[in-house]
Amino acid sequence: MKIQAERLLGDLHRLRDFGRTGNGVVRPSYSDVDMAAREWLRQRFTDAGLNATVDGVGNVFGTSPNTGPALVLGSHSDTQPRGGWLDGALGVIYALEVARALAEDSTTRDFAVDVAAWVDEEGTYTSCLGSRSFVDDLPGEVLAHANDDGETVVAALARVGLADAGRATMDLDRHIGYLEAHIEQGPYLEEAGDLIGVVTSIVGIRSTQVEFTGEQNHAGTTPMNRRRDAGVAMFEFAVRLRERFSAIAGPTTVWTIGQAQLEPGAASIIPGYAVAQVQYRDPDDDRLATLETVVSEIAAEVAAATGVMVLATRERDPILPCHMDPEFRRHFTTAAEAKVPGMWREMPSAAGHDPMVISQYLPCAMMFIPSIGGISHDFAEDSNEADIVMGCAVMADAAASILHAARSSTTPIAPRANPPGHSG
Ligand code: HGY
Ligand code: MN
Ligand code: MN
Repeated sequence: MKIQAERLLGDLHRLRDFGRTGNGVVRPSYSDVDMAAREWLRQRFTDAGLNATVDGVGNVFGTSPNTGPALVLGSHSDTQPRGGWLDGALGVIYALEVARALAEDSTTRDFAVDVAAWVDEEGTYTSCLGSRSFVDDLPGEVLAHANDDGETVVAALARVGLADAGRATMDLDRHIGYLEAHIEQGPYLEEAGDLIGVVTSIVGIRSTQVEFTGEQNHAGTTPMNRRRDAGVAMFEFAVRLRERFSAIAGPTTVWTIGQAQLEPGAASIIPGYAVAQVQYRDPDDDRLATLETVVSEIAAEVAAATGVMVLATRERDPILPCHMDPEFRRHFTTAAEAKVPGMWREMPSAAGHDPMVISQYLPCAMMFIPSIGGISHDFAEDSNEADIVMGCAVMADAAASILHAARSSTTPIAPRANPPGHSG
């Protein structure tokens, strides 16, 4: 396949402009810059010959005029609160460029590539919102989830004028799979000198909210033995968490307390309340279940040790580990070997991505390009332009190869399950 490097890079840099902040991007879901970016993407998808809409949850979805079998290619176009310019954006513009490249080649111009820019993979309101809508697995209560300002998804959709728009949903009679390219967001490809990562599986993720309720009081006059300091309890919890998790962690277990708050948050007031979000990830769901139990055990221990009330509750439904489709992976490894012989590897993803949702219903595959310094979820996130271009060329070859095989095979690729809202 022949991709156009200048067009690819030009669109990536244009998308970066929406919310650009220094080297990074601030483009949270449903913000003005996010909606402006979605309208620009809708126009670019239309220019590429796709029938494009911004749908009822904010996904930008471009449907090829060609009949199926069709692949959906895409990623998310929203960012973390202080995000990098490539996290999500790379996969969206790759998908657009692959759709254009296949349409411009006489051997693939009849192939069907639908293109998606999902909303809220990053969880400003609730993670993987867009892909959950696409597979029709978005219970009403999820729309009541709110951002840090307290605005619910329902209110945001009304504010941006999408409340009554139809939603783009998966069509099991058309869609045979979903492909997503992404930056690695870690150090392994760069350190090994590899240029392509073909993803084998995506970790499971669990999050626990831990609340500490003590007694607010004067930081000077309250005798130490009469204090119920919520801050002391939270910090004690954090130390014990590190000790206990380190003892049972697997080779790729990771965890962090990425959000924590003391209230009322004044230097001369003993905090009466504190709250921490503990997030932990592992490819093994049984180990995640054990870690979740340990969080509750530590909560009880800290309560007994400090006299502070400690409550551990699930912050969201567990995200199960998921596996990428072996057949699709073979198309990616073949395309990578052809383009960058010996400079690719198969690897798990320690970051979450929309295939965590979609792979429950459709075969999925993901590929990575190297992240400079392994940095992501930071303004410093970046990749070499040559790697960006090479990655897109590999994705175009893999997508063409999968569609070629699907069109010539007699056995249809079976969907994974009958998703809610779809008849069997
Ligand atoms: O957090 C994640 O793994 C993803 O980048 N949202
Ligand atoms: Mn991210
Ligand atoms: Mn991402």
